[in-house]
Amino acid sequence: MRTEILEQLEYGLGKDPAHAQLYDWRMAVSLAVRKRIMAPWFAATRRTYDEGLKRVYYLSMEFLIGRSLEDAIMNLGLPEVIREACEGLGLDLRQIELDEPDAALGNGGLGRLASCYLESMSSLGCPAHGYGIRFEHGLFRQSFHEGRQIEDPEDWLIQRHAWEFERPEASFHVGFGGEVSVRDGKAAWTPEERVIASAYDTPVIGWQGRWANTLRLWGALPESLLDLGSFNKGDFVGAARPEALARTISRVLYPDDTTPEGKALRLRQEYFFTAASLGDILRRFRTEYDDLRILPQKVAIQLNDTHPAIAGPELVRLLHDVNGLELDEAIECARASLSYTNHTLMPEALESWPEWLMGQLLPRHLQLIERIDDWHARHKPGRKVAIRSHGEVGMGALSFVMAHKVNGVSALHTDLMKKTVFKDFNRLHPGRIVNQTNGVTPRRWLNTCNPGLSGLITRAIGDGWVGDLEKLAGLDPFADDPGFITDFAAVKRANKEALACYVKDRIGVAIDPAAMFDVQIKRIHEYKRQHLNILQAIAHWQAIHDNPNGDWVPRVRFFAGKAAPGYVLAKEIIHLINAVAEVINADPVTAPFLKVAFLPNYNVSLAELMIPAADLSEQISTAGKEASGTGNMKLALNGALTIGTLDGANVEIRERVGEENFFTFGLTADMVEARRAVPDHAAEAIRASATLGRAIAAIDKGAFLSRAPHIFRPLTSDLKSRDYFLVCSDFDGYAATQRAVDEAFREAKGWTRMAALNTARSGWFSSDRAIRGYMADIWNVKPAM
Ligand code: NBG
Repeated sequence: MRTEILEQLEYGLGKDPAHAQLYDWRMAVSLAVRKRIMAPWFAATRRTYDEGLKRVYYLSMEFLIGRSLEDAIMNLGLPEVIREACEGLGLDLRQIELDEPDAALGNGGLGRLASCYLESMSSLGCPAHGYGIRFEHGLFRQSFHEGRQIEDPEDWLIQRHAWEFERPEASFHVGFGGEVSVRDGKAAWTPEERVIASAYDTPVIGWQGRWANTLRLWGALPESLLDLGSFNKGDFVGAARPEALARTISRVLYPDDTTPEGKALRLRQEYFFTAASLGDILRRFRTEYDDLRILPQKVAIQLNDTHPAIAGPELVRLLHDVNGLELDEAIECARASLSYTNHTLMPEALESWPEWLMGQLLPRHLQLIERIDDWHARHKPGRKVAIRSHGEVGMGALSFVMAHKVNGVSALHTDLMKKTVFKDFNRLHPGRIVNQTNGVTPRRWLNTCNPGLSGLITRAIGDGWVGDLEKLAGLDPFADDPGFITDFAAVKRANKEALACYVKDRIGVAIDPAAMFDVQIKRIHEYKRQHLNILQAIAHWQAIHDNPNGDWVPRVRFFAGKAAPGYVLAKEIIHLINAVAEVINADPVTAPFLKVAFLPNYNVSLAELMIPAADLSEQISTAGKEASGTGNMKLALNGALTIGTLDGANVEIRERVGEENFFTFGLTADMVEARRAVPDHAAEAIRASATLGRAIAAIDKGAFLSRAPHIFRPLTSDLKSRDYFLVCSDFDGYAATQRAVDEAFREAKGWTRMAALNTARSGWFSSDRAIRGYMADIWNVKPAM
């Protein structure tokens, strides 16, 4: 391996070891590791062809990959070999691993789920391709200025990306605009403009290196690189315009996971990667089969949310317009190949496009959507559910109609889907909606990110759990083994010390690793209610002030997460948390008991540091709003106890870990509507709770931003009046449950026992289990291993 690394450095990168920098060494190590992926990668592809295996295509606008080197080393079983080789070369492997930038081609849970699923498909030997966009700039980089979020462009591709292979030979022309004409009774679309989608492949290696799949990301290029006419006339900017316009499509990830904005570009991005992917899927299919009607037997295409929903009409266009299948046959064939995952019930996040816009950009698709509506009405006569209505094309409806299965991501979410957004469709198509509760890959989210705990588990029950997480159940009896509990606590303590160092280093706040580490890490959103958390922190701080000699349980309240740049209220929540943190962290009276740390630029790598160090996991969304959550699973798996509402997958986590090992509070999804209907529910809740009233009043009086107390008015006045997410109504229940958390934490042994039981009973939340469910219930695919 040492020779290999040196060879890569010299011949692959052209660097003299005498002058190599950290970056060069990281590239050399990565290329040496990557080389070991080639054999299983080629073998998996060959086997898929040789045995005519059915393939899964996972279409996702987002893949939140994070770093790849450490993951690859672990999955290939190379940690010892690489460590030794690095030592021999005088290199620090950890330093090399940390030098890799995060590939942050996603906003949050949806994108990270896609990456977990790719890894599980490789670990299970499910022949699969991920398809997405190779964004030049991933999710923005977050910093704080005077407590406010600042966004800067992210630039992961400024350095060479070690894991990708450019495939200029695999490219597709994707059209936009233009006209539809009828020739010989057949519709033909002549786009006005075309861009080239060019492929970049990254192998995804599974556990124990036995199988590898491909993530194929598309970059956009212009058909003609330069307008030479303009150039020769001296108009250099004009000459570069075609290139700039085309490249825009794969330039920036949309920094928003809830509101469709910048409509036209977003629709272009969606069609761009969907069309290229379907072109590629049919091209591959045709190298093996002639009859397109057997497509559904060989191909399963999963739409990750509605972003690739245009796949429905695009596939119909390819089958009908281009390949001559009858329209009805084309629709049936497309439907049998497609399935759709819904990830949110938030009305503003359900995409829809104005017909005029779709007609302008994708005129043939708009026509086909009308035909699909007709077809649907013919099959379900007399019902008034349509994809096109009120001048808009509903992408949720389109996805539903064009999918043979539609799934939700937790039991509660799936149930609510049937009762709300897809109520009418569900009545027309009973059985089409199924549930697949989310899962997370145990390789990254336990084995790799928490070596202390992984080692302890393996010493107790062997290492089979890494490939079969439900084996963690074998830990259950160890919860009553004092030796095991002592070791478990020691591992947690070491992880907390590591995080404490990072916090001191990064934001200059000194924290005590013996304190309870209370963690809320996720996108900032009103429904996730980070403001409920900080309000209760304020109340707690006030209570300590009232009685500074009280027997308080020391706590550090951690926050991390980004707000969409256009989401004003979410950014105010960030501002408020930072303002409160500044005051509390400078307060000598409360210092022994309370600190607040908002860590900037939350990403996969920061999650890998925070999750193993958490004692308490905050999952406090308004019931009915969080489709599933996946951070909740990672935290429970790493031995954090949850304080949470009965929302999303919290319900299933609580069921499995046991309600006695879970802190539940708050309105349930059933109660939320009724509560919202109570006139002045917020004012009533504030009147009833002196602590809540006092906390809000402190904000209003400028306790946290004396120079500009009015700044938080929009936030507090919303809380006092509309309070759509019922922060005030849930406050007292939350505060009381936090006191119960404190009491439980005092009993260190009892707490650790509950933490260990959370780990032991979280095995079901593996993405391997979830992928097996998709394979059996939706894709009809058998694992190759
Ligand atoms: C998110 C939900 C989460 C869920 C992830 C993955 C979107 C649109 N939805 O609750 O908010 O865990 O999807 O399913 O990002």
